[in-house]
Amino acid sequence: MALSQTITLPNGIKYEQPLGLFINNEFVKGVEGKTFETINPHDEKPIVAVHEATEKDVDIAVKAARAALEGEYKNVAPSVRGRYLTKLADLLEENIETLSGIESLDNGKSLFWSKVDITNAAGCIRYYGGWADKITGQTIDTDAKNFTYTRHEPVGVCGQIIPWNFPMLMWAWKIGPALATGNTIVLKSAEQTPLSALFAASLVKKAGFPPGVVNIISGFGKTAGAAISSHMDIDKVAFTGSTLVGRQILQAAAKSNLKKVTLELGGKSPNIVFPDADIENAISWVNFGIYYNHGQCCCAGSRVLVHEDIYDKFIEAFKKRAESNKVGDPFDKETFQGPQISQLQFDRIMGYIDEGKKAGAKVVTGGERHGSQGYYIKPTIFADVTNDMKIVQEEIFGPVCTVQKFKTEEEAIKLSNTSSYGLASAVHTTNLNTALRVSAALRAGTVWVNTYNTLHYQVPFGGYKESGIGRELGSYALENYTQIKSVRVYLGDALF
Ligand code: TXE
Repeated sequence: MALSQTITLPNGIKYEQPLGLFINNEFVKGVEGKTFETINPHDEKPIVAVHEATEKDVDIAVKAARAALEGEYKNVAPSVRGRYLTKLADLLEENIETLSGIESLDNGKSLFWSKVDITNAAGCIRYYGGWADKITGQTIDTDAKNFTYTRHEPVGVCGQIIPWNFPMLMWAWKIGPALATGNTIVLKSAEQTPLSALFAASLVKKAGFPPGVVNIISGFGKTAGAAISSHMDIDKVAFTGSTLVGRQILQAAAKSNLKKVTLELGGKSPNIVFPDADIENAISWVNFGIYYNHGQCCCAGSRVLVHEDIYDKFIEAFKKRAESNKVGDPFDKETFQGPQISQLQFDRIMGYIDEGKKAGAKVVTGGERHGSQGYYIKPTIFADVTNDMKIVQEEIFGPVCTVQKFKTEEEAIKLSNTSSYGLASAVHTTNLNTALRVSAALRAGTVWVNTYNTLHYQVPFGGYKESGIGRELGSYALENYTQIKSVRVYLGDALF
């Protein structure tokens, strides 16, 4: 099979799609000659086949990354690394029409939101470019006879495994801080969405990164992914995906070389509406909180908690709002919600919807597929739910939310914190004291006040409890990719 193919996107753009594994700045075939197809979730038809990495290819990529790390690249000045990153950000922006078209085709998100993703991916890469020459250690004055300082050194070869819900954004979140701090990378994209990562790989080379610094491979979790997490010469693994696989990665790291692990996993985030909230605003953010990206967000506000005094009024207005969301073709300008990523995810979500109906929850709106082709599901609201229902406790990862009643602030906090997850949360109120008090009490890595899903690459993001380990984004992410060396210089006389 060829290493590239000309594709014409539904937005009219014709481009050359790389199909190979990007190792040592070249696109190559996998050692075993395997390929797999990526499916368009809008029409359920294959788009193109890409080359598949297996364990041997991971090994080749790791060797390339190790050679780069220990070769000339370690003498490249941090400011030059920063310039590569800045150039990469420029190239992402220059190619925004192509990249967003690829993203909408392969992932199914609307073209508008794909553009937002590419813009934020470029912003993230540029932000970390700015950090590259600002990584500093400390001098520590212990006594007159010692001169002590710390160096923040790269961790080494970093394995990075990303999901399909934000293919380009996750790509940027992962490679930005790792490259700013001087590491080299083997990144595996998700098998459902390999295309944008490969196109962006070609920009990595154009940006000036030497061969072996960034290696991007397409492949499956059980083979290529597992080979990364258990590899003896990978120093760190960063993962975004399911909690189930997160546990497997932690185990593989423990059983192999105790590589450092950061995990960004699932969530079941509460979105609390107090009776004094600006209801129109709250409904708008609650709607965005769950239906943005078709509910395929780890931080989706999937558990809505509404004060009993405004519950009925809220449900009525929220129903209207959810029904006004335009579901359809990602390339249609009006579309807000596209298809789910795959048949598997579609079936999982529909399974949860059935489960909710059987458990006696009331379907306020939706609860069924949209249209007859593509993995489309109508925005769904469940009311009259109890806290022990599966649909209230488990991550559905689709356009489905539950709306619960609460009486007091204490009850809202208690209900919020019963989850085994702790990724995000939100409070809607016009009372500053309520906002700050509840924000402090929620056990979650992010609390939004009178807003939702407003992530920013300067702001740390990550989970409490089973939602993960470590923080991505902001200056905090740099800690994941550096290790500290203490150097003590003795200035005194011999001890004996
Ligand atoms: O995730 P997986 P799936 C959650 C969400 C969703 C569920 C399943 O609830 O319904 O996970 O989605 C790679 N070793 N999230 O099955 O399997 C895989 O190839 C190493 C939340 O798609 O976790 C892909 O690159 N890697 C989430 C990545 O892991 C393995 C985003 C994610 O796939 C592997 C996606 C293994 N054994 C799903 N098995 C978020 N936090 O945003 C799979 N992979």
